[in-house]
Amino acid sequence: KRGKDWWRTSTVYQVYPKSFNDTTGSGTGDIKGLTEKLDYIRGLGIDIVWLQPVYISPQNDNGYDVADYTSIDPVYGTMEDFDELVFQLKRRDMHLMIDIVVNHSSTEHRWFKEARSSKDNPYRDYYIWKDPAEDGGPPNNWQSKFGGPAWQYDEGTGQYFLTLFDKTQADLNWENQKVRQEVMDILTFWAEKGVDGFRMDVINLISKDHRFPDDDGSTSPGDGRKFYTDGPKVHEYIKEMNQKVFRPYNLVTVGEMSSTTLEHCIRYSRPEENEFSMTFSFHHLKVDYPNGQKWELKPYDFEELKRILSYWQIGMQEGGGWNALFWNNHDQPRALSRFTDDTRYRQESAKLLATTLHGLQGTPYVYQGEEIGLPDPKWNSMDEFRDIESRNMYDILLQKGKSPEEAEHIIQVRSRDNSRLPMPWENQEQAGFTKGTPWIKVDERYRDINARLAVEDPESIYHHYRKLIELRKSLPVLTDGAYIRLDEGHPQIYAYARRNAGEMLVVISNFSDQEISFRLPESLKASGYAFENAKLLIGNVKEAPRLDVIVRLAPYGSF
Ligand code: TEU
Repeated sequence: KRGKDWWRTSTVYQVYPKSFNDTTGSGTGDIKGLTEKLDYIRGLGIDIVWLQPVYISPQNDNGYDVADYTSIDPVYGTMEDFDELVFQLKRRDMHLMIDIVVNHSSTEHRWFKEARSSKDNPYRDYYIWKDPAEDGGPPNNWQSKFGGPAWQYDEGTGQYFLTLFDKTQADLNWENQKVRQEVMDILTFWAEKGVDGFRMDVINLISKDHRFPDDDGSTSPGDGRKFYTDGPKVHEYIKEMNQKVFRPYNLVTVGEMSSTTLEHCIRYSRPEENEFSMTFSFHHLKVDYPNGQKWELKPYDFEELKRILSYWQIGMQEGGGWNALFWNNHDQPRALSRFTDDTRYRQESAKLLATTLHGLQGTPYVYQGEEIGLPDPKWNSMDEFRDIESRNMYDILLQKGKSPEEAEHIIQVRSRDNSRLPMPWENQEQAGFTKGTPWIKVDERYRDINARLAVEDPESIYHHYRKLIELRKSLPVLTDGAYIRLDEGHPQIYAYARRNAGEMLVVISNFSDQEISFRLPESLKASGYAFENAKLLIGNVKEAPRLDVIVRLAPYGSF
């Protein structure tokens, strides 16, 4: 393994296997399909691949409903395929991070089948069961993150069980030491298989307030999350995993933190705390949620976006934490469509988002398709959607009185399926993703947006990412430079500097379709590295062109 904290100069490529590359004609991507494309990923300079769940699962939540934690679902291939993937990654000096989903299991898991069979079954306390309330309804008023109540009634034993997500995703009871031991065994199994790291799904939800009180709605959103988010024992549980598995195997780990705080993320990711290497937080991806409501629409608040990014940069630096940097993932619509112009200025916008993110402190994540500038698809009807959350929310929006057209429009803008269409490889049938019928439609723009064109065009978004990823390896100020915001609330410009003893990097991004002249604050006699649009000016401080006080930025231009 590499030196301590080697991952601070790495970039992670996130693979949603279901939509990456299908080698069997099943219409679903598979592990062999990923192995086949490792040189494409390596070509970016990536050294960590995050593979999302490929375990046995009924696929109600595309694998985040795990029915056997130490298996490979046949639709994705075999354990031998997995071993070959590990081997082929190591040959390329690449590392594998796999997804661990242990806040909940599928109700198809044998543990749950045992638990639901009787109240005194030894597995009963692997999950969270409660008697009905006085009125026979759910034990409290907590709401599922996918809509509806967070409790499901089990006829067989006359009790409810907790499901913070889909009704087929039963929350595990981490108070039960046997559950924690099962998790240690699962982590050890995969560490022994040679994986180099874990991404831990909604890991800050595992410690619940076991009084299970009603949420009185006194604080937004009033859905009960304050009784299980960053809960009383969460740091204790994470330290146990670190001490028993992460440290002994020298693993790189990232915690997905749902609705968390800066203070907790500092504790989750400060090396001295011995918890995670880094954390995902989502506040910057809620600046287009009116009053934090995901299922209402408003144009995004640019100043709020810059404020939050700056708050987390400065806060985590001062606190000694470490950010996972991302615009995109499988749960979010494409940032290219959400924050910039994915049509008239698609290339410029994709490069702008890449430069803006990769100049920050943290470990950047590239979600499949982001590196070739994939936009949100054009949707034609509700039956094109597959995501359980989107389908649930459509019905809920109608119940709330939205017209079918309004509800469908909201789903089209917000659906997680926006980022789950198959990866376009070629200008050919089904974009070269499958020889069969894809599980979800292929975006018809594959003719001019596909991986082959991207690799062949030296001016492509793909090669812009490659340069940024390489720069992170060769420019220490990207890793340790202090973050200084420069744009002073400019309506279209986001500008910041990174500075250490010897170097300074200035990143200026024009989030508008206007040509903008921007004056760097006099205080900053900027001398250092400037990203001149897609070309990167690299020299030493003496040779680098002094940024004159006025810089001119093209529409969606950045440097
Ligand atoms: O995501 C949890 C999460 O934060 C989002 O799903 C978000 O809560 C949801 O979109 C409501 O806004 C993780 C996985 O990334 C996601 O794919 C799974 O569906 C979820 O956990 C349950 O495992």
